[in-house]
Amino acid sequence: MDEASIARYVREQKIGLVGIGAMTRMIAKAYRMADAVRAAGVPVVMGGPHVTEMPDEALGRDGGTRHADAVALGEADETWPKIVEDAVRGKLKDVYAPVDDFGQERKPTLRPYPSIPWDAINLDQFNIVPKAAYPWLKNFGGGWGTFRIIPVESGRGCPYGCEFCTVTGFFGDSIRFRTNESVVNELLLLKARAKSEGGQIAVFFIDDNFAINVKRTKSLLRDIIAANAQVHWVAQISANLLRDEELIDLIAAAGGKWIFIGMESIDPTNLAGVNKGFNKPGEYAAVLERLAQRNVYAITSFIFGMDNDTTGVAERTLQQIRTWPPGLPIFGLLTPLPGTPLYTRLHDAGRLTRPKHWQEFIPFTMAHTPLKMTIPEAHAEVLDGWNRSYSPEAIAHAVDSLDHKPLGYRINILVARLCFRGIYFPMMGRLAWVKVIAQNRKTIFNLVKEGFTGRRKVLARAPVRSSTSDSTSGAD
Ligand code: B12
Ligand code: SF4
Repeated sequence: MDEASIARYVREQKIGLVGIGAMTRMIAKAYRMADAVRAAGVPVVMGGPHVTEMPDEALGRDGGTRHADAVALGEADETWPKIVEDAVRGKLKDVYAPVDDFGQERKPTLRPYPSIPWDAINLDQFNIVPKAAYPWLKNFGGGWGTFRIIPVESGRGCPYGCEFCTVTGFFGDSIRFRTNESVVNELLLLKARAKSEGGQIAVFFIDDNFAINVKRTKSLLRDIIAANAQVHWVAQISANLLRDEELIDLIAAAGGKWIFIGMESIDPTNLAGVNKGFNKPGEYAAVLERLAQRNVYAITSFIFGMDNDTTGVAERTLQQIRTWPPGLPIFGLLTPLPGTPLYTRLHDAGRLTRPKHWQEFIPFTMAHTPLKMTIPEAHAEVLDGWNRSYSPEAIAHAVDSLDHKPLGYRINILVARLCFRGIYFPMMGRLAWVKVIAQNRKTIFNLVKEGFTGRRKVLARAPVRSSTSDSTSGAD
């Protein structure tokens, strides 16, 4: 919705209170929507990581426009009912903080946890296959015309305190978990839904570090297996926690298909510089092999523009990636988010070029000067990383490198590659999709043909592990 349509909607539906949550990168839009809602005479409460760090900005106390009638700081599980009560009485306070009667910060427990009616909720909102791609993807069979990724939370918090990350400051280093039983019950509801409706459903465990307490994670995975509650799922786990073979066996047996790993850099100096020295680039390959042996693949996330990065960092990173089992590499730029130690460090060093970068969000654009390259050079590196990792040749190579695996795995990696880019480049419209499908037609055709005939294309190609430094069509 744009501003005019949201204003019309709240009036027509006679909505009495609007709550808006936003990350830093979408806060400018959130403020515009809030302004439109307030102009329509409806009060707005804002929450989430950005306004928690910058409440004065949302409330107009920094000299700017006021966008919110009230701000909920931190985790609002327990403050939200109070906010609604006050709104009903027409007595909203400016700020709601999650504190006890003595003013001490209180972190909500996740036991008990509200039960989510997954048997009734409309799941269309979680479908990541754009309508434009439906006619092609449905031909794959296996329900690939829709791919709904359902967020499920099993715990909160990560104590590692990486310098650029909001999580440790926001959720605190107090780690909390739901009961295994409540998580398993959610999975059972989703599994039944997938069975009755068809289409692909996967769960995204949104915990910041799903295995932060390995003992508890193993116990949850064992309970999922015992209850036969396996659905395909994705989770975020740091590489150091994936040394444990038993954990990986359980991940695979419990339905784990993709693990998001914040690798950030292949350079230990960079990692030490952002307080992430617990990541050991020397063990990345072994971790990914260990996962791939159990048919679990990785979303490997990298940050460019770090203090020790120089030009060519994309190519150096891709050279490493090409030696690993196929996965989904993603690339971003080091971003000083408000409230993080990184923001303070760069601010104090006078290195912020756009101190309030969120007021004018520009995708893949730095807000500070890197130490060993220029801002345009850093921008070029991140685009190079994306372009070469998702070129038709790279996608074909990733699919072909799994030619010893069943068709399902290769379809999975193809669809994931085609759709995943859409999360980061959501501007992909119908025309862009037609282009992507046309560029990848050979790979798609081969898989569809194999699906119908059962005959596999015999591949004549270089060994997967060979690393090529071919510049434009490099495969990862
Ligand atoms: C899931 C997730 C995603 C998913 C979202 C998919 C989905 N359908 O949910 C995906 C993978 C797409 C994603 C992408 C990105 N993400 Co993200 N993501 C998360 C994650 C892991 C979970 C969010 C969540 O649901 N949390 C659980 C709920 C309970 O917490 P919550 O949302 O904070 O809500 C609580 C409070 O904030 C508050 N609250 C929130 N909203 C509101 C509203 C009102 C009215 C009220 C009263 C209260 C309130 O109350 C809630 C209950 O306590 C968080 C980390 C985290 N643990 O939160 C990062 C996080 C939100 N992501 C982050 C980032 C940076 C990104 C990316 C920009 C990464 C990148 N470099 O590309 C991209 C942006 C993509 C885009 N297109 O915009 C940062 C945001 C930091 C910031 N200051 O903005 C976080 C915090 C992670 C981090 N390491 O710092 N992300
Ligand atoms: S390990 Fe991940 S979630 Fe934890 S502090 Fe570091 S970046 Fe944040």
